[in-house]
Amino acid sequence: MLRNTTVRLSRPMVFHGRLTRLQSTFTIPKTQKGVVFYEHGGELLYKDIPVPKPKPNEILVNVKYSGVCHTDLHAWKGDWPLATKLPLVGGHEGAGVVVAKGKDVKNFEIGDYAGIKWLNSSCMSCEVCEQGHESNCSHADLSGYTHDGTFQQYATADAVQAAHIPKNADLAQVAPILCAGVTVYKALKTSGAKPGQWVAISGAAGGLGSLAVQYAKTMGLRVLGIDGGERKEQLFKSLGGEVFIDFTKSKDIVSDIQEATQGGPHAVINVSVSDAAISQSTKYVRPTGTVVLVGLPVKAVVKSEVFSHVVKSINIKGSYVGNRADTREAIDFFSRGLVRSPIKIIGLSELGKVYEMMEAGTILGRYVVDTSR
Ligand code: 8ID
Ligand code: ZN
Ligand code: ZN
Repeated sequence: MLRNTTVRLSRPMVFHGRLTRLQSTFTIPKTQKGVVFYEHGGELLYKDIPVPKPKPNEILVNVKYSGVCHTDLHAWKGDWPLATKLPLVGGHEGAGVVVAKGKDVKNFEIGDYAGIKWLNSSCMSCEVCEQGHESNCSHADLSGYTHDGTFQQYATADAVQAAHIPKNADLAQVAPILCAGVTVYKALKTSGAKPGQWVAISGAAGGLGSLAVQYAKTMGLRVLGIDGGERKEQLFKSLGGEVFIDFTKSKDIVSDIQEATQGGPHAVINVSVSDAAISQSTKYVRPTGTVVLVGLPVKAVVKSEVFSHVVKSINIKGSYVGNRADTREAIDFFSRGLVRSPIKIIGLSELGKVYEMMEAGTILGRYVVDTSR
């Protein structure tokens, strides 16, 4: 049984020029439900765990919904050459309500909507942070990886990096924007593709892909999607995609894509979890075009044939989530109704089922977990 303690949080605030006192009452339990694992690939335990206490620079967010990103599956499996904390609560697409905050937090009030994203905090003082590339900081603390994430009802986040979510937002819908949305929006900017040009989204009907199609379209690009199966094609078309290439059916994917785009897409956003698909994109990209690497299959190496790489003068660029401005902009596209999240909602206790479907490649769009069940 949960033992609840009622905490009265009061803060002075200036209201219509007068100093008044606004009282917010939130019941913050001592324990909560969360999904924890103790070793990579080990059991995903849905159990009672302590509610974390925010540090002076942190907010405590009552996470209502969290998207499930393929990165969470990589973290659980231990796919990458970067250690996680263990035991770990995964998750980094959390949307909820600020219920407490540390004494140094100036940019959030109790009751505000907040988003927890992959970059929980960075040092803010190194050269890359100084230049606004804080996700590339070597001291980055990562939600659901090195810092317990959003697969729990209450999670802490550095207030500087936490995202502001408008009060009227649907928290389940906005959750995937916090990683998938920001990441693909940034990747599209990184590609340098201009309105009217072709962009190929490889992995177009997954979590990142289904948002990439929409951001690309609203940025004025022509969208070709690559994924496998009729259900994926239907989703792609329903999101406004123009040409779909089914990698399970195409006999010559390179020439099919080049033909459909009159010489190859000007940019490719690789969000599949397939190193073969990533290497293929260096072949079909248009001369002088840009291949953007986003998906992170285990031990993947991108192979680009040097002669054509030089003669076509193609670019290969990595793109890693986005900074605070990218986050604000990506949320703004969502708030204005220009992109929507194709989501299915499931209880947090059923997280393991989502990983199974993800591993099998059968997910359409994004699964979002409801932390209350
Ligand atoms: O900042 C970053 N770079 C970043 C941020 C967030 C996520 C990177 N990622 C990484 C994840 O860690 C993961 O490796 O992007 C990858 C995709 O994440 P996701 O969109 O959350 O995964 P998903 O929902 O499983 O979608 C993957 C899609 O790829 C398709 C699948 O059918 C699925 O729809 N796909 C596969 I697997 N093989 C394909 C192929 N050969 C393919 N599509 C086309 N060709
Ligand atoms: Zn993610
Ligand atoms: Zn830094």
